[in-house]
Amino acid sequence: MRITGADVIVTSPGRNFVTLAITTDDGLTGYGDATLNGRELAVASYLADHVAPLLIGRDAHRIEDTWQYLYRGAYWRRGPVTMAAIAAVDVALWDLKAQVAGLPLYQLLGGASRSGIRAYGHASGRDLPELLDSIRARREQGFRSIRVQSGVPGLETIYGISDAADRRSGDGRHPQPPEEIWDTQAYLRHLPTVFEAVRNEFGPELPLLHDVHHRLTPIQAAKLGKALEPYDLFWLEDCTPAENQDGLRLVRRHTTTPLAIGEVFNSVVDYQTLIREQLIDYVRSAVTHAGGVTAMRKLFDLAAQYQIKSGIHGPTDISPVGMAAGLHLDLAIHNFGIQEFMPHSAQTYEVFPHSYTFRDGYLHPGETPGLGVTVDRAAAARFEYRPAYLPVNRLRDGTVHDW
Ligand code: GCO
Ligand code: MG
Repeated sequence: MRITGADVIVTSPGRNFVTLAITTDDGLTGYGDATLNGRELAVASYLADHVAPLLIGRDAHRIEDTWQYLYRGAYWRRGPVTMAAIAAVDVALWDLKAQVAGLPLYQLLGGASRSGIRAYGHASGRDLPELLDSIRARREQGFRSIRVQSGVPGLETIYGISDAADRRSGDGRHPQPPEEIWDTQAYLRHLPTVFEAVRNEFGPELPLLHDVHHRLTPIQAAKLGKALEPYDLFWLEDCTPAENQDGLRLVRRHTTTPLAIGEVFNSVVDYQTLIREQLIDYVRSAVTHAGGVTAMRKLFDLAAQYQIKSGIHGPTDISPVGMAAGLHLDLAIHNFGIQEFMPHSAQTYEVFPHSYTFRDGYLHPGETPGLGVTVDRAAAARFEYRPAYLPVNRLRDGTVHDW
């Protein structure tokens, strides 16, 4: 099976997505997600200008070899742009191989290790009543595990809270990065009171998660983890910027709140200290950003030796193609933990017809051979790319802050 084409599809059905379509002389098409939120066109160019010309004529079955060829062959290693491009090729090749086999991808990864994939959804509110309503709404949609994000008194907008910033700008696509003001002390004082109220309302059993979004120093993160222990979180995510892997030793010494890290990582190397020293409990990479199915399997296998589980990143900036790739892995690996899942818009689903389903809190990739996601090229062409930026955080004195 020879590769005859590698097209980059850029589309914006409500938000921007970059998809690689690899075609073969057998007449098959495999898809891979290459979406890097806010920096999409860099990956589109990397693929179209530097990767696609190398793919034509290659044997589409040689997935590992192609991965190594693109990773080692470029000389310049790792980085979000490179690894998203490699991921797109890798996932498209897995899609093709599974289509040829006539099997859903998870069968090629060892078959199902469970009957469904436990998913968590996002709830948020600018204040407590809005947050409690949001949790109720998610539960009605079938979610059995909930990520809880709350506004903080005195802070006008916080990324991820009730999309307050989105309401300001219309559809949430910002032509320039919006700026938000952050106050760590106000957040640290407020957040434990939110979890206390949520536990009082919903009882001890509902699995609750929280995303700190890299905003704390290690000692602040340690303090928060400790303060949240009475509320028994499923995980505390990105409690401190984890490129300082050593910083997690300090957090770990102080708290038993489980820790999840890795959505901004793009290779297993980024996790070496975190995994070997068991400083985290869940690895958060997205298939789309960390080199595809081939690389993610190696990450999960390393993590498994240390009883660390998966928690694949699944916000709506991962396309349905990237989501499906994650679901096949989730179903197959032994050390599955939980999957993040925020349903896409109707427009996005129109562009990406898919076989995966969400029922009663559980996802399933479906039984369609391959990934089970295609691209409706005519629908994709109707939604033109529009530059869209993520926000930037500043402290009250104007200093740029982690977010
Ligand atoms: C999450 C994330 C996302 C990211 C987003 C950036 O846990 O879902 O933190 O909301 O901020 O993917 O593009
Ligand atoms: Mg996150």
